[in-house]
Amino acid sequence: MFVDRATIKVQGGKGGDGAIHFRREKFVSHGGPDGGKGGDGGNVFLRASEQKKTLYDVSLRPFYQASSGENGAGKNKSGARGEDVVIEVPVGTQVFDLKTGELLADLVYAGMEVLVARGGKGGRGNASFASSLNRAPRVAERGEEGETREILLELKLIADVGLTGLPNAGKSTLHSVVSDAKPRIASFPFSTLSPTLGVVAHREEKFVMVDIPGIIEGASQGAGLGLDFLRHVERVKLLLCLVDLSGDSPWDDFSVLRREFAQYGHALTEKPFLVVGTKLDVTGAKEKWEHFRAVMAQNHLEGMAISAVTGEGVSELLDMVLVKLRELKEEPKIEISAVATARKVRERTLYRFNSQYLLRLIEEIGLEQTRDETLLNLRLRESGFLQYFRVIKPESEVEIGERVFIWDGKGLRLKKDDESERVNGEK
Ligand SMILES: Nc1nc2c(ncn2[C@@H]2O[C@H](COP(=O)(O)OP(=O)(O)OP(=O)(O)O)[C@@H](O)[C@H]2O)c(=O)[nH]1
Ligand SMILES: [Mg+2]
Repeated sequence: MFVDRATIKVQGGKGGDGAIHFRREKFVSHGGPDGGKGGDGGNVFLRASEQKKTLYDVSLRPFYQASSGENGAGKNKSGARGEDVVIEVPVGTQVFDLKTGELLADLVYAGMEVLVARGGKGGRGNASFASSLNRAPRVAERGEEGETREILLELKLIADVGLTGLPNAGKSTLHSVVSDAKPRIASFPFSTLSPTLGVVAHREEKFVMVDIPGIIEGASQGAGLGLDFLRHVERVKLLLCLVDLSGDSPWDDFSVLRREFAQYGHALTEKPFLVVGTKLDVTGAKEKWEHFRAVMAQNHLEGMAISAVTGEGVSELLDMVLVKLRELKEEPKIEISAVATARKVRERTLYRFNSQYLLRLIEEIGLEQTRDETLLNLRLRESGFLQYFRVIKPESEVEIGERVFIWDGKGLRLKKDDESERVNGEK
């Protein structure tokens, strides 16, 4: 079952209590305090995983809690840390704070993790409270409660190209012909009920394509399957608007589609698109395309006609898509509205990246000198990897292997030792 929205509650584990304990040894009558520290509570992370296609199983469980830290003990023994909980979600999952509506994170890359509920800090044991005035303190701290949060998860698939059109336009057929996806194809409307990703390999290049359910007139008012699925083409670079050339009036169909896009909003009408006339093999389709093309020219629209059945025009369409994608590859100029400059931040969002590529890159560069940071960022930009960081709020911490960086909105820099320790945040 495809579920692209889920609300869950997450809670970090409670910190272990500090111990009150005194040394007891033979021949020592009044041993000093040796109560150890409680372990920190476990954290709750979300991790983007390619294996996950839907939020269905996440949505089945309303509450996720990491385990508590162990209490401290005598002989200055610290309690063990609570274990983390890692919830796997599909790549493209956005995380919102349910209460405030704030976008907390956007997991755009497989292996990207974000901390959503911090475990409570373990309490100090009485050994830490000993002083010259009080050599036998009978106090210890309790462990803090873990952070609790209600979060809304919303999946917005990530693909380069999105297939849109009215039901039966031939979206899934095209998808099945050009990509590795095996979608359901049928002669009745709404044969596709959920978005499907597929990888297209063409002329030594690859891109990701997403097929979504058909859209009908009035979808914005809830007709058919509604417009909810358009969320999954919000992030594509290029839309393909498929129009059935075997239909009575392809131009009307196209207009319906564009109108529904406008109703949906989210700047969908501003997204680059190509018009694709489909079913060119059907009798009369060629004439309709001639007419359609004339109207397109008046409206300065670009497009192609194809037959997914005979293959006519398909390769040329993919060529056209590649050209477009290359044009669009130019890095979007992102204005960082407010790069946080404060060096002391009460609480930073913590991300972790499980990426062999990044680990290798860091190892290779070494990061011994300041200029290595510049090199790292240069390499990230060249490889296109930097785009995955662009969704991260400036001043967040990014952990890659053993290294901790600060994402400053433009690049990564190593976190310095004197930068504020993470403090347990809002309760
Ligand atoms: N003759 C011909 N028929 C086609 C072509 N492409 C698709 N069809 C037929 O059109 C019908 C609809 O195809 P689909 O690919 O399922 O259409 P869709 O746009 O995915 O439809 P929904 O998922 O319901 O929105 C099927 O019966 C296909 O066999 C084509 O190039 N030529
Ligand atoms: Mg379909």
